Amino acid sequence: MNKTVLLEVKDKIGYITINRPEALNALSSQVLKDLNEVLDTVEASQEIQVVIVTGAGEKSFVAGADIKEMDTMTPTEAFEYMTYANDTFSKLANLRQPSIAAINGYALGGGMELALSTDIRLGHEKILLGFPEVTLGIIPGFAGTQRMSRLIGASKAKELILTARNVKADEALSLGIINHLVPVDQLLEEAEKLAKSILKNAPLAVEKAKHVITVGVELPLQHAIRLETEAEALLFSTEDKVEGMRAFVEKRKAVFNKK
Ligand code: DAK
Repeated sequence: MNKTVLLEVKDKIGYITINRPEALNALSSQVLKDLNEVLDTVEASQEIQVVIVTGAGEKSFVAGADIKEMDTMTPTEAFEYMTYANDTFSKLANLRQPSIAAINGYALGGGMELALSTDIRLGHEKILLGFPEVTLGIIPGFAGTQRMSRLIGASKAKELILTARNVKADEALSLGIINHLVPVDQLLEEAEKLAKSILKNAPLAVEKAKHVITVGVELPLQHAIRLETEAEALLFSTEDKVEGMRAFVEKRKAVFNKK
């Protein structure tokens, strides 16, 4: 059987591809299991410094949780499935490395929630995003109610979730769901450009900045500021901080060693 989630590593970028194009990359329990394992590999990798997440095929990023599989689930099975999916998506959100979603088509339900678990989202002109869950008699179950509200505000999130209205690229951009809207044939290239503009910076500083923002936005401001202060002080112990500042003084490009 083909792997339902692929990981390719090139030039410090980890490419994660949800690979079930025959079902528009719907999230079966096998996909979630494979994704979970791939994320463990990424977290442990010394080579990967940025992650790009996308879907296989031309049409779809991820068309949601696997409806055919959910159809027969008991409440207990649904609870286990959802808990596992949420652990997996949180693993993505909390990865050491920054992540970029290259949304290449439908991002519906669980697909939208997968994209929301990345740090930065790019989409092309033909994407369609939304939460169809209430049309199926359920609600977003992979943290979509929470992550979308935190991203675009509770009122706009409620409108999208309660109406189940799909959103096209330009609206997704204006709502702030995607950071950039790019031409269809340049999606991956633009995601790589973004990845490279992160890769040129000090890797430990990038990791710390991500961590402080991800954790800090959930904390009271004073605690979050303290977290930032401690992270900054720790970075003062790194060779890359010495190199970065020395390179500035010497008017040359810094060479970082992740130390
Ligand atoms: N699940 C399973 N199969 C799917 C699928 C999905 N979400 N989406 C598409 N497919 C399959 C189709 O069944 C079809 O397979 P065959 O019938 O050919 O075997 C194949 O992919 C191609 O799809 P279509 O023929 O439908 O392609 P079209 O271009 O005509 O339409 C579409 C594309 C994206 C508009 C349409 O496929 C569609 O409406 N798909 C479903 C979108 C959707 O409603 N997604 C689910 C969102 S709800 C929870 C767990 C999870 C969740 C909540 C709670 N608990 C456990 C409590 C979250 C749920 C969701 O994600």
